[in-house]
Amino acid sequence: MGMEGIGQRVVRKEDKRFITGKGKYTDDVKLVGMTHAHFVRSPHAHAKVVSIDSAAALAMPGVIAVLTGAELVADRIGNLICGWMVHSKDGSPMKMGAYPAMAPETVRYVGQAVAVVIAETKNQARDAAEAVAVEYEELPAATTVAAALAPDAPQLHPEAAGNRVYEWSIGDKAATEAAFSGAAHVVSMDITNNRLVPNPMEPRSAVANYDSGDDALTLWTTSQNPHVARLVLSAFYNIAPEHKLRVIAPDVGGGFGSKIYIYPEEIVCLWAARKVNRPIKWTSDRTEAFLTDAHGRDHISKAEMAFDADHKILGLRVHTYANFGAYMSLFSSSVPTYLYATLLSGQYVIPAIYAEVDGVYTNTVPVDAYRGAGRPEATYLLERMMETAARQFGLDPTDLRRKNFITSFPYQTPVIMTYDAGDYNASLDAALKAVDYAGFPARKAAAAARGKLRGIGFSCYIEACGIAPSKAVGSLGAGVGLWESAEVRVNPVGTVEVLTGSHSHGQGHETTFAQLISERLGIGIDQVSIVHGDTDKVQFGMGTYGSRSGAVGMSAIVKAMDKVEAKARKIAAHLMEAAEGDIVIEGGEFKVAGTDKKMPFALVALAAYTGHNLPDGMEPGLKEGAFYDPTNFTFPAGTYVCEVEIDADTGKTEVVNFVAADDFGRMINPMIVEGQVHGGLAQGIGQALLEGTVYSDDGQLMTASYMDYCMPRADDLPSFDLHHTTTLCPGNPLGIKGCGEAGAIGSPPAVINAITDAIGHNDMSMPATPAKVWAAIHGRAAA
Ligand code: MCN
Repeated sequence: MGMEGIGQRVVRKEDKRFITGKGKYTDDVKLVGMTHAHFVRSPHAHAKVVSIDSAAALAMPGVIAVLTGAELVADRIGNLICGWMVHSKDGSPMKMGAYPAMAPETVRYVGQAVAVVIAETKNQARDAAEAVAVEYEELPAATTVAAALAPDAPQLHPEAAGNRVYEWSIGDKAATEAAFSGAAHVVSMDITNNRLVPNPMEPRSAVANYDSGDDALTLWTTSQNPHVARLVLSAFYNIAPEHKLRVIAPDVGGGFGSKIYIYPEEIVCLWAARKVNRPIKWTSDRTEAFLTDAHGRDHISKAEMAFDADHKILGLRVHTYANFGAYMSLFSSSVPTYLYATLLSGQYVIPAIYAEVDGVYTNTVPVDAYRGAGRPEATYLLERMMETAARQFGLDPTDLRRKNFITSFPYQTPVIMTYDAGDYNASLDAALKAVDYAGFPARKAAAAARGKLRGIGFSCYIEACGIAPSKAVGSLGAGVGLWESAEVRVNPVGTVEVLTGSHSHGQGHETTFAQLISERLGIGIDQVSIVHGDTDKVQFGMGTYGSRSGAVGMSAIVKAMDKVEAKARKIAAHLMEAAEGDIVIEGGEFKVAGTDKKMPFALVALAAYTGHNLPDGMEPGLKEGAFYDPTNFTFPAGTYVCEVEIDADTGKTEVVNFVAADDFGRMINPMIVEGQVHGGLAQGIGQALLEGTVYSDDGQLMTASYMDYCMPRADDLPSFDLHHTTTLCPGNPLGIKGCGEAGAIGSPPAVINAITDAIGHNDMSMPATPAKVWAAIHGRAAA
């Protein structure tokens, strides 16, 4: 292993660019003749668009055009699609309401675009947007699942009777009923998973340019998957044929899932750029981000768990209502179904599971994947149940978990997944040791002496990532297979360019992917560049989400690298007149085993391109590509332990210790992995303690700024205590499991379990604000 190879804590290459302000983001793109877009958005949650009068706006300085949804329809620009078909339990397909990029007739959430103003400057566009007179006829709105399912609820889409998207189920109902009828104990809970706003540091942005000479369009956009964006824009929205559309996702400042989708603004900017024949830039402000970025979570569930007399789990029954918001977004249908309910076995042997999920339209921002996407909701439900059950039985919560852990692999759950490898006792042991569980009673007593309530909470999570085997997801309704591509190009001087379909927007791929090449060729990571995010440079790729870039993206690089290495070995053997099998690669040199013959890799690369001294019949050049389709998901798992102290007078919770013991298989760069876990934990603890959207009954988002939506800050978080156990993933050549979402998936139940332990009863929901905690302690309703 070299100094910069696999397993080394190499400092991130890309950070020099980012922390010196040299990153190149979409909003940094400046084109000659650039114009600016500002959207006219609905102030109503549900209304008919009666008329739009643009005359006053068109007369304002700098205004070039005002375009409306009706014109979009006239130009036959397609409605937004949901790319994953889910069927109800009666076999009927999910009910998709039409989602135009700008609403021509009806608006269904506050913030939905009805028109766009294009002007010479950003401020001129913004001012003129205020002068566009839109007449609305207000309709009654339903912003909660309960309101949308009420008998007198307004119907959002004619296609979806009763505002129901689908009524889906998974698992064996009869077997689960039988498990419950034979149970010695049944534990039931009502569990809510609060709606969140993703809040990446860089807001969404799009720059569209039309080249009338070539009749071609270019889109710079804040995307996690530019190739899929190009495919969808071209195949479904009638924007341009694929070869006439280039999509570039340059540096992207975070996404957390919210930048997977194609949003209305990208469609409109491309369409409008051709219409006005000028480049157009749109950059969201923070309020627009709250009002238009896809939100996350928002589940209401009833869960019941059946146990035998020995406290072994017999069955799990779940009914979940998922709030989809006003429209289906690109992957939204899969989040509360295949990404959620297939993880309901957790780390436990649960012989029978039956879960039903009702998807519901409401007059709120569309909901889609947010870091973890379905898996945090499953983990929260199960881990709250396990802790509650243990308390109900008078058992130690870790003993109840151990009693029910899966210990033999591969393990087929009753909800589709086959877990390939894991050791759940090992991570629980590591976490208990780190937290000094035996010393907790003394810490609790010491806290009590200081007037504080101290509690400890556990979460033993598992997640499925490395998304995903193409055939499996295809058979479950995904419109695309989720393989990945890579090309390894060795330059004549021996430096390497890796073209990948993955997209880094904070995960450090420029470093970890280069570490893989360094490991294989013994060259430094500064001799390697990672090329991504441009459909003209990389032929195709499926992008980054579902913690897949390590397990799937890097596996594609391994495949391409295998081919490069095989060819390079042949060349080296030929040049050194040795047998191919005797060539050893070490420290950037090709050596002949058992001799002092050697040559640097750079000379082998040069020979590949000079071409005059190659083995007979070999093509010149050293460049190979590969596609990699995983055979299974990867299953990271671990134990999180949270300790809190609560001030009973104010209800304020302080997270005083947080231990995470994760199993991510082989780690390419432990420092980057730790950074990923830190970020995920901050988001999970934020969900548990601080974050949550609030809608008024008439559909106004009351939490549409940082004055009202509380993000975690450094002083809300402890120094995390991270540990690792390792079972290699048998399904990919590197043995790695994804790490990008685990922190956000495992942490919320650990925090709430700690709070409920401290206050001595179970009645707590997220976010556990000081007002709620104070009310729970003092037996009063929260304000
Ligand atoms: N890695 C490693 N060893 C492992 C696993 C991963 O060294 N065993 C490295 C990888 O090489 C990569 C990083 O860790 O550099 C994350 O890898 P992976 O878990 O494969 O996740 P992805 O790269 O596919 O990133 C997606 C994931 C998701 S789904 C969300 S959401 C998320 C996240 O990553 N959004 C992020 N982390 C984020 N981090 C930042 N800064 N910004 C976001 O928007």
